[in-house]
Amino acid sequence: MENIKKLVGVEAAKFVKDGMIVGLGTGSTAAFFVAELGRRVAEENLQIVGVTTSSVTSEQARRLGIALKNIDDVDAIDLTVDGADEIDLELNGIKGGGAALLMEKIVATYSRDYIWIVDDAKMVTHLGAFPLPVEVVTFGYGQVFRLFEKLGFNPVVRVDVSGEIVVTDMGNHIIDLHLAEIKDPERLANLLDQTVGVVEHGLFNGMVKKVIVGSASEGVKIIT
Ligand code: ABF
Repeated sequence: MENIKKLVGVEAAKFVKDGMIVGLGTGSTAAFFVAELGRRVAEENLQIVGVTTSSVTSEQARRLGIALKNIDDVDAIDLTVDGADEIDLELNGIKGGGAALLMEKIVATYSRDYIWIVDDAKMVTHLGAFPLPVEVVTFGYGQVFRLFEKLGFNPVVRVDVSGEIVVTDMGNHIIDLHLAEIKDPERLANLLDQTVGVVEHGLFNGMVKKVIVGSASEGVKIIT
């Protein structure tokens, strides 16, 4: 599996040219993309500026000597490459398994080009088997949780390995919705967007431009 993640990470790095402002994604697959950029910076003197989507990625990029800038200090981001948790046939996706969905969606929104890198297990017919992360402000998150219960969304407040409620880089909580199957991602996204207390959710509908899919049997496929 790691070699498939590396395969798609290296493939995505081929789209990065000198002088680019590059959005650096979060997760184990995106980490291979960032590592390949680090190799090119060190070995080929690649000249890029990175904008990161989480503190974890910032640490990795700094360790690799990749120059970083705050998102508000660049005009626009030329290309963002990130992982995903599920992608359907229309290339809508669920992200946020890594609790970084808010920064990831902001960076993706202000990017000219946007690529996901995944192994083929992430490609599904319908979204929903992966619990949908919803980022909520800490004030009143219990009320939002109870609303989700009433709506039949089977909510679970995300906790870390020690059982503590997760606090994201942006200081919010995550409620994961166990929906099994999401028949209408657009409709659900609209409902969540209008729910007071919800900061952002992990439905990335109609955002990605290309998906680089790796598999042991077929190598690398690019879907647009
Ligand atoms: C991040 O990468 C998250 O949005 C997504 O949940 C995760 C996927 O991680 P991995 O590549 O390790 O499966 O972008």
